[in-house]
Amino acid sequence: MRLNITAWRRVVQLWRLAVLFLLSAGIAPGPWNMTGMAPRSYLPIAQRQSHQPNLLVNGSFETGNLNGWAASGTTGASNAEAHSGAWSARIAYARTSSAGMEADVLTRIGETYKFTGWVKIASESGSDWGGFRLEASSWDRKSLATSGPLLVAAHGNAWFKVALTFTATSNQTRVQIGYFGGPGRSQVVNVDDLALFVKGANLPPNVAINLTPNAIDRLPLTQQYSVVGDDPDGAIVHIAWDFGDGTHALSASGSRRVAIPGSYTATVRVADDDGAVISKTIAWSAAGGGIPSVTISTPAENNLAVHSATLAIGGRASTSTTNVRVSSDRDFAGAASGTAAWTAQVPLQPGWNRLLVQANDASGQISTAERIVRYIPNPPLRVSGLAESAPSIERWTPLELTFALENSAATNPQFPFDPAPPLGLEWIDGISVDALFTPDNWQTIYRRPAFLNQRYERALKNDQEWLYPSGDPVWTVRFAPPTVGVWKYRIEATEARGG
Ligand SMILES: [Ca+2]
Ligand SMILES: [Ca+2]
Repeated sequence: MRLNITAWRRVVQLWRLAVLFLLSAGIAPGPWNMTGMAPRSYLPIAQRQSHQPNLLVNGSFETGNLNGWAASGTTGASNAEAHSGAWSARIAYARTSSAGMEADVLTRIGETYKFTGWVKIASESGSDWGGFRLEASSWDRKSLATSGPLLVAAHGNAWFKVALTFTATSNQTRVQIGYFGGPGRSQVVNVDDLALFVKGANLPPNVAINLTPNAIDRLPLTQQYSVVGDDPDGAIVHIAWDFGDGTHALSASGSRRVAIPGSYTATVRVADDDGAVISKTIAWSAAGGGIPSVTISTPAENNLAVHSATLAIGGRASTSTTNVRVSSDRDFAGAASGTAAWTAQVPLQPGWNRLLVQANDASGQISTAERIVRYIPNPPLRVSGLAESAPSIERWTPLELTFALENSAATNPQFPFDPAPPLGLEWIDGISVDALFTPDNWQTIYRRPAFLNQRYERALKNDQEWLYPSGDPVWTVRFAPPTVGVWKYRIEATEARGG
């Protein structure tokens, strides 16, 4: 027997992929949230502006009673809720014949009036036609204006303002407030700051707008927005926010997610029930800082060939970083030591190792950096542990050789060596291992490929055969000699070992 091992060496230029991925996580524009969402806008408590004299004698109920009103059902003054002051009127309709309050005011035929009031639906259950409503009707019981049914589905449970406009057709006009509908629904509703006055030239809404925070120094962040104010002679019926960063809202207030750095101007358009629209703007900005950054200083470049099975890797991360992790595509993951200056020891597998470094901050934002190194064991490639299945065999009987290959630099020993791998797949490098057999001192050569043979143990479980890998894969060659005699063989291994 003669054994000759040829370890083919190929010096290749290190290809420099210059791969450095800096991925910023979580900066895609997200949907903004609306909290306390209602299809129609409602506003926080605001001071009423002075306007025409109120023809209703007790519209704020601060007397603690319903003087000036005719009440029916479970209706009374309440200090459980108030839009302003301490008192409001509370109307509870629970499937009884009626619940409400009304008042008659002296009006001039042909004059246009406004009837405004704040409403808060404290509770509601069941369903039926109609609902709570505000209405103005003439002395002969013809409706002049009505709010229509006011339900939780459209108005929620917060205070909102209703404004009606009507032209009087009789010397007295009756305003009615209460439940008007079928008995299948129950509602408890508070009303406050009711006013009836002669309509003058329309006054526009008077509002202030807020964005908090408006100088954002880290992303993403939740920003609160609000419109605070009132229409002094009516009600605000539409609000449209254009935040300037491509997002919008139709509610007076809420919160939204800010994700894109920049300097912006938010515009709010507020419309009242008479069609006046005002526009307000507010500047805000979001700085892109805050997302952690990470760099790798050691090794300084990609595609480095190293000859040690352990690589020291290290670098720096921004101060907001709370931890740095290092992983490889070759079965390693672990935490680095330190953050602002971090280091880690990474065990390498032969061949190409892609190392991923992740830095994340307390809010889960992640940046990454990557290095690719190639581990080429320093000692030359060698065969060890060679074993033959038998010292002597009969013709046509397979001989099986098993052996180990030490110090291989192949990344994927299950693939054959390719001297010209496809562009981009250079790092999927393999190793070709053949056994050459000769019966006549290398005049005639039989070449047989070796393969990595994974052995299995068989087990019977529930009448089914299971195979379990047994040990590491073993290089194996099988050859059945076609002639009798004394044979020689040698093993050749070819791989790329880089430069
Ligand atoms: Ca009040
Ligand atoms: Ca107005």
